[in-house]
Amino acid sequence: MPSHLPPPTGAGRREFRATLLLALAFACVNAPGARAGDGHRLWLRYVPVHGVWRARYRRAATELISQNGAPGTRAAHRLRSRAPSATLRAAQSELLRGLTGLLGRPPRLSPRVTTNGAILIGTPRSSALIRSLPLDLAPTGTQGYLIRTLQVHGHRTIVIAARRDIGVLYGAFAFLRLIQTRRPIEHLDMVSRPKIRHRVLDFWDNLDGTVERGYAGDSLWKWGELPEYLSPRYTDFARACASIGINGVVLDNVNASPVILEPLYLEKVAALAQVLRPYGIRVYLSVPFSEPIALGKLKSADPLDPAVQGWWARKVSEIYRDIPDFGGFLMKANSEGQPGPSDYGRTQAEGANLLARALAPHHGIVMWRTFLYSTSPGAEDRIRQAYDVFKPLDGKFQDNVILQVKNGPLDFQPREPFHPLFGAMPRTNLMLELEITKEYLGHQTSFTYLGPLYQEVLRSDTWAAGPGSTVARIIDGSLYGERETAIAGVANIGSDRNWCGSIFNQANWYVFGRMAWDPTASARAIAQEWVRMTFTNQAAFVRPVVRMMMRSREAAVDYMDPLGLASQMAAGTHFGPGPWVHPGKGFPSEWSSTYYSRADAQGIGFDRTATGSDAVAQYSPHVAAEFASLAHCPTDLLLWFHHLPWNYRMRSGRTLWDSLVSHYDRGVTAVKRMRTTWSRLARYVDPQRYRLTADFLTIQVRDAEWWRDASIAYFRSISHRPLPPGAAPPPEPLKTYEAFCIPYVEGTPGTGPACPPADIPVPR
Ligand code: GCW
Repeated sequence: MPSHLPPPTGAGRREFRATLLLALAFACVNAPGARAGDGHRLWLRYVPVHGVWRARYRRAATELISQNGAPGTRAAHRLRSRAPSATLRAAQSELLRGLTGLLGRPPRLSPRVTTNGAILIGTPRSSALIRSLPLDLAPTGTQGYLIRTLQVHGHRTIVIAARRDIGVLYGAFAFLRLIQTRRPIEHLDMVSRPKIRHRVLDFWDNLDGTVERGYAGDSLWKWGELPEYLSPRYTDFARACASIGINGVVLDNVNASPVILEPLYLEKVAALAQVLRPYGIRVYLSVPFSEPIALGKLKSADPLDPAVQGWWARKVSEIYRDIPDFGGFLMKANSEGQPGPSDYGRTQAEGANLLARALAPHHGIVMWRTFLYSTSPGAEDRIRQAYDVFKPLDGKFQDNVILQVKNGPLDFQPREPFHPLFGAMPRTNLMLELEITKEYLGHQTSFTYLGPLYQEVLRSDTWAAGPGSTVARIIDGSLYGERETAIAGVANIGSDRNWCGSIFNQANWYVFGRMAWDPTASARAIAQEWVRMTFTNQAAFVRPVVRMMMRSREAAVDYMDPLGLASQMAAGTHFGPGPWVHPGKGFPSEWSSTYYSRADAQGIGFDRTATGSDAVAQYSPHVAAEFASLAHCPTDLLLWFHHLPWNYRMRSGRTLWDSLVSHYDRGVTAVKRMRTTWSRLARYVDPQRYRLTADFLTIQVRDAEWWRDASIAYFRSISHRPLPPGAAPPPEPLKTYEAFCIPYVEGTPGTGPACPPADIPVPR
């Protein structure tokens, strides 16, 4: 209110007071941290449990005994409890926060078990009480936990125990999850340990605060404020990660800046590491291979040059001085313009081993990416190249190198077959790289749950050592014996209040963590869990929403890249359709859509059988035979492996052309159905999250129609075939779709207003 106005009088004053109260109430509800529906609390909302469940849970969880329950008490003294670690303090505070929220009252903190309904947490080291119990903690490994109902001092007690503190924190979250998802907790007997050792989020965040392929605002890391100011967001981020078992974070983009290893930045990295450490999260860095030149002022970065080796050894020791649990490096070398060992005529193994030797004395690891391809004219089928480079190097990598392999041989497409390197390198550590950020799947606005995609790749059978040689068993080390195991997801987390750009994108962060813990877990079960924790346990909401989630990825495949097509997106932004994108000056064929669709007047698809690029031969004979055979190739990968005439008869009896058109339409119909389903669920969701999701679904319907119409318009112009009966013709001529261009897209650094003049009608 401007200060020069006279103070209100009489009725005016009452109105003023009412407005003030309203404004205050509004301000409270909207204060950061107080907004119920802004999505900030993710799946850790801890909203009150009502009804019969509340009474049951309250009975089972009345007091909390952690090793630091009551410092200074006689009992604590007698137990000789050591000062609690930050990790155990985090476990206790999460249980306090969670139980208080869920049960409407805090559990009593007690130094010993005094009543039925106690919760006892700790490790044999932290708690003499836990040491005294007949618990076999061996099956929990070094990171797992056990949750068991036992009689302790004559009282029914829930024991959350582990061998290491981090296991207790994971156990605390697992216990809260039981209540959040309304499971009985009276008679618990659970043991859980992660199947994969390193469960890592890769941030493609640039040091200037932008995020490559990030659609949730700016970078989470505020480099300008570090190391002095540590935003509380970092701790909330760490809590969320720990709640699903993520234990590593690569802070910077794989297209790395040499600046990251400067002392100024290492100090910032150390500050972040300190915040993340109590939550069991190690930091890793992406670095350019040419770092010794850029930073060390050496003449070369040749991995066999002793001066280069010495430089890395010194740099790595410097890092460990300040960050004793530093995780290691992630490297993108000789890929998309990045420097690498080939610049010196050395192999990828020689490059990786250079860093591995520097890190080994400190127990650090190298995650070395296999994502490389040549864009020189006449290069072989792009999807063959990584295999051809890396397969011959099997067994040549140091033990602390893990090759980071994308799920498919191309680049995070809506659907790809599994990468043929899985199963092809039995003497090398292989990890899986998934994309959580939806670079090729509609960015922040599309409702696309990635659980089914992750599940599909993890369950793919490579047949490398006979049937059952799934990708999951290769990366969890069970197929070829225990060794370094890891999995990475390219993060979708940014500065947005809701972290991920949309509420449903949070589910992709969640499912990544849960599958990293257990790669055999089911996408559907995880979706159910997430919906219950994020929204409500009411079946009338959970059932339809889980159905939407499970259908959503296939819907996107249908309207973008059906039947095994790939990379039909707009160039650069990877948003919206661009099936007409063809090679040009400075634009290699490997980045164009026509290279992948190979559509011509006769037919469509990429022949990767023996008559074509023979990429099928990179798979084990059983899988290769399946993909190569028209009778056995999965329909959803048909055009990935085969070039077929437009009038090819599909198993359904329809022609390929008719089937293609119907897939686009099916995708649009599915998204419309999702929108309708959601519109009936408003009463179960707070208005803010309801609205955001509803409006995004409206955007998605528009985008799906745009994809369908543009794709059909383009392929019809190539196939010259009539639309099947019942199919609606695209409302605009092809040239309208071709000319339409979005000038700026978040997450695509370097794009600008490169669009043609605005007198072209917008196909929307
Ligand atoms: O998918 C492509 C992306 C690039 C990315 C690259 C990679 C970080 O379009 O933005 O660069 O893959 O994975 O290295």
